[in-house]
Amino acid sequence: MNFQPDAEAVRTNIEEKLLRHFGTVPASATKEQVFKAVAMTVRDILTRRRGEFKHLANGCGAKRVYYLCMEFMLGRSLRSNLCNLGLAGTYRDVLGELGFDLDEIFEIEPDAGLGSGGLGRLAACFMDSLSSLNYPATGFSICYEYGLFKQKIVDGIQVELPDIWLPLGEVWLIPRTDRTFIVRFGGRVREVWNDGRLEVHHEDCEEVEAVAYDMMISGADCKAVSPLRLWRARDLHKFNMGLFTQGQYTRALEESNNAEIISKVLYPSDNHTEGKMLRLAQQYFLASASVQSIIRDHMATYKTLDNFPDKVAIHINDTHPALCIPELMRILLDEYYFDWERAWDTVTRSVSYTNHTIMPEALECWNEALFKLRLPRIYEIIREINERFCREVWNAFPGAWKRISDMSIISYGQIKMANLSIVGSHHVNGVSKLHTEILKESTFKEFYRLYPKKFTNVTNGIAHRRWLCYINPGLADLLDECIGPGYRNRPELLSDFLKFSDDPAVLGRLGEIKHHNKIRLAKHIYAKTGQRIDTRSVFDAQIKRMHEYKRQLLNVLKIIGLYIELKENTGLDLQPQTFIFGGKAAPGYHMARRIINLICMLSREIESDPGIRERLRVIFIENYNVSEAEIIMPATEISEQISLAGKEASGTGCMKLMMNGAITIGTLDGANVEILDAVGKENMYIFGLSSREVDELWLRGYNSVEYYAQNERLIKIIGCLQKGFAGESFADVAAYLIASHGVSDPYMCLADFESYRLTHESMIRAYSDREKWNRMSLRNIASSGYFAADRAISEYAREIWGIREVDSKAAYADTTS
Ligand code: 26W
Repeated sequence: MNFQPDAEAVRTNIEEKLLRHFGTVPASATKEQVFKAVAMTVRDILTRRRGEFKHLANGCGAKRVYYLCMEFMLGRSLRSNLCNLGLAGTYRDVLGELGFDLDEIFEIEPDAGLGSGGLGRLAACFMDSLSSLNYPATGFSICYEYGLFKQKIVDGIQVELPDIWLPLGEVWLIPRTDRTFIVRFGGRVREVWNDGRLEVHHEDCEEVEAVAYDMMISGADCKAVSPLRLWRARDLHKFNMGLFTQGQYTRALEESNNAEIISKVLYPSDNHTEGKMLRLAQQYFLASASVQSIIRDHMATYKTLDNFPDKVAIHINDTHPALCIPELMRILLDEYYFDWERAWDTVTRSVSYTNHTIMPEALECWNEALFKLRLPRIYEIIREINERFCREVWNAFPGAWKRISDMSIISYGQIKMANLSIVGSHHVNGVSKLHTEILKESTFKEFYRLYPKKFTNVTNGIAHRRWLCYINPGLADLLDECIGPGYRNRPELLSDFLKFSDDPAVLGRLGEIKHHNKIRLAKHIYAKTGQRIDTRSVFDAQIKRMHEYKRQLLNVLKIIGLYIELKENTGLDLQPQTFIFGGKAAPGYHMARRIINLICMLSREIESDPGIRERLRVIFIENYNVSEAEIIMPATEISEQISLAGKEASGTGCMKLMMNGAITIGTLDGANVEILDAVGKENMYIFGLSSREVDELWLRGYNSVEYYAQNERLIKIIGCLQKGFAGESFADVAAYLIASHGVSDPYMCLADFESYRLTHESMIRAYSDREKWNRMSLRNIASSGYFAADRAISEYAREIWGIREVDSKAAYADTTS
């Protein structure tokens, strides 16, 4: 049980992989070859442990959760796997003997960027906790050949390059050619009565093969290893021989690639939908292949579907995989001949749904006519679900036409995926307290009235071992010394660190650790951008997707204000500040791209001014991704969480920064509200309108000019924007900010500006008393245990999925008795 190789075995395994796969020996191997060889040895360990765990879980008939998500933003795997397995030290020593440095080998690995933002990273953190807590779980997603684009900044403008991660990244993938399923698109549905039974035939359809590639996700100090099953599309009719023999070589090739387009690229937009048919195909592809796989697993174990909801929890992470609801219906009705009521009961007792956004432009809808053409049988099933549901609403609220139209799954020629998800699930949850309240009181108000018990909250969490222990070893060592290593498996124990709030030695150590991390980041930035930043300046970071609602623009306005002050008063005694930005803009999102351009031009202008750049610096970190985040988080002192209240569902970057000792400046939005509950107002800087005030202002009409005309500073700042930076005018951005009513800034930057500026100023004043600052930092770290994904996953397991940890002893007894 729990196979753990010693140094000798590790060395032999690596040597053997090098020889077998690359025909080489350590002395002449490249770092890429060593990375691959090392990863293969780790993959072998994980696969073996997976086999053992599966045996245990099957033996005790444990209920399993299947987590479906269009995105998993895993980042790199080698370090977290080695640390989770407790093998990092052994591998470090062995590689050292072979002449390689483990840290350099880590750097070779490309990020698996199969996600675009918060949703995908959350899914990755959750897989870690599912394994670490020994829950029987499988993740499902798509094996995108190209992950989220690589961002390059050329002349201050974002340029997108393909993210080619597979050549090295696929070392983690285990192709399961024995696990393939057919997914059908288009064609016609024909119904025939046969022997008193309705048979549904799907004719003239395109068939695409879904091939499974499994990635083994380790947990820390546990028995479980969970597969993340990634589907790749393969054309079934490999090659049109007819065309080929007619000499039309290229057309023959083109045709064979058509179906494979489904798993080519990840859509790069987050919190915004484009309604593209290829995305619909991806969603059905994921849903269909996953449901078929789940049923096959279940039948192999239990030989019946009668107990399906007792043994299977299917979770849809946002609405993107929601077609698993009609797909499961289809299989139960058409292939297992369930009657409708029994099939619907099975589905609605198995499926649960998390909502991750209330931004109206992110709530997915599909054009009904196109949907019907592309997925005719699924369309019929959704219509039937909708008819029955509308009847139910009518019975509950007779005559309430408006309500029925709001709640209907199909209306005005659109299929609404959120409505389908709510109707087909036994639980719907939001991702922070405030977000869940907004879902209940506003976004899904009518559904909440109909099904009050369906709605629940599970506040997000992060993989605290990755985001604290592994990326900030200095802090982890200090914690180990002060409170012992128990917090690594029980994050709530981080609160023991509070005892050291007044210990000057510990506070001093915290300051040193931060400084060390800042030096590391400064070196990294110098290598990337050539900018030499002062490590005694305060490091202030806003790192997240570029989006108007997140208000990077508000931050920029404040920085321009400081810039003007410094220019006007060269003798001003101001704490030096470094503002760090990182984030990608969706390629078609004009304003987000403009904001990147603005940050880069402002950075360039300041850089060319020696008098200013020693005191104020702006850095835009190119290609922000998981690996970049891992360097920035531990070095940050001020965490910018400044979205317009009511818009950020939760946010998880805020949790990572807090856990690494940054102090938050933020609005009462998303998880900030709970961070405030946890640390108290003495240890956090809150400003701006509350979500209720935002709603009121919206109803009254937000008139930006009112704020602008009364504020000398804003007038100057907007003037500066109009004039521009480094030769580029941002008059368009200025116009967007000050246009009154109509099409102006819907995220009300100017309304919160003054309160934001003053709050930031007081934060900078507080920074001058370093012991006090370090105490705030310590209290943030000590209060961050609640934001661990282990806590979130335990809540999902208990409150939503009804699954239990596989207790190895009990399970073992079960299998042997
Ligand atoms: C179809 C286009 C699209 C793609 C992704 C629409 C919406 C999404 C995601 C649901 C957006 C997203 O990532 N939401 C973020 O989810 C995080 C995890 O719960 C939260 O912490 C963030 O606040 C939320 O913006």
